[in-house]
Amino acid sequence: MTSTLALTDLLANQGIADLTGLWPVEMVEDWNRRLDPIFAGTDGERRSYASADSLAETGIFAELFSEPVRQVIAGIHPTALLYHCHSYEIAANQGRPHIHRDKPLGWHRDTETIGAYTVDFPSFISIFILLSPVGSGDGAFEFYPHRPNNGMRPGGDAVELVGPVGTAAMWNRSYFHRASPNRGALRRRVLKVSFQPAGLPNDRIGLPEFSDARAHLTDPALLALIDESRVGTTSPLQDRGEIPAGTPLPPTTKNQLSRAQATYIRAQTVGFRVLAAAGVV
Ligand SMILES: O=C(O)CCC(=O)C(=O)O
Ligand SMILES: [Fe+2]
Repeated sequence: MTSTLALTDLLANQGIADLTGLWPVEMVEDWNRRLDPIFAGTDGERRSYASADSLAETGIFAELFSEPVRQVIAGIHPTALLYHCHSYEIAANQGRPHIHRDKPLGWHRDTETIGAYTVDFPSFISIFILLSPVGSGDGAFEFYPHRPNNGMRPGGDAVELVGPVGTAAMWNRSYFHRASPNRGALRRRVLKVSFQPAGLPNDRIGLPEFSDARAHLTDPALLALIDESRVGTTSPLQDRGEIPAGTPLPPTTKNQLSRAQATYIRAQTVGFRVLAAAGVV
C-alpha cells in the first residue's frame, strides 16, 4: 500500500513506515553470517550487542548505508547524523519486555526526544531491520501510530513489526512504542539505526564505538554519518535525496492497556508537555 503522503509526512502523522525491500534479503542473511561469531556465547545474556565498530569492521556498515539508503536519510534530514547504529539480540522465553519494564506493559517514548518533539516534523527517527524471523509472540516491536501528545487510548491500535528476516521499518522515536515480551524459543536479533539533524544535541556520537568505527571506513559519505564534529552544525551532507512516498504499516493488533494504565500514561505525557514548555526536559 502506498500512501499519498511523503515519507516525512507519514513519519510525522502516523509515526511509522514500511521499508521492507530496501535491504535485499540475501544481503541481510549474509550480515547474519558475519554477526553469528560476534553473538556466539552470549545466549545467557538478557541483551547482547554488536556495536557500530563491529558493523564497520565486518563491512556491514558500508552495505547498510548504500547510496539509495543515504539518499532516503538525506531526503528526510539533509544534515543527518547517527545516534544509534548497532545490532542486538534479546533473550528468548521471557514473560516481560526486555526494556522499560517499569512502564505500563513497557510502552514508552524515548525520553531524550521529548523536549525537541515537534508535531509537524519527525526529528528523531529509528530504523529497525529484523535479522531473525519475528512472529507475534516473539518479542515483536510494537508501535502506537497516533501523535503522542495526548497519551494512549486503552485498547487502541498497535502496529506489530513481524515478518521474515529483512522486514524493516522506519519510525518516529517520539511516538509511543514498546518491545513485547519475547515468549518464543529464539533470541530476537535486529539491526537498529537512529538518526537526527546534526544541529541537535547528540550525546552518543562521541562514544568509542563510533570513533573506533572510523578506522574501518574510507568513504567520506559514510564517515560523515558518524562525524562528531558535525554536532551543532547545519551544513548539508554531500548526499542529496528525494523524499520518497511513504508506505504505511497498518495496525495489526491492539494495545492491552487498562484504563488505569492509560490514565497514568496520559498524566505523565501532559506532565512532560508542561516540563518541555518550561524548558526543563
Ligand atoms: O527492542 C525493541 O523492540 C524496542 C526497543 C526500544 O524501545 C527502542 O529501540 O527505542
Ligand atoms: Fe524506545
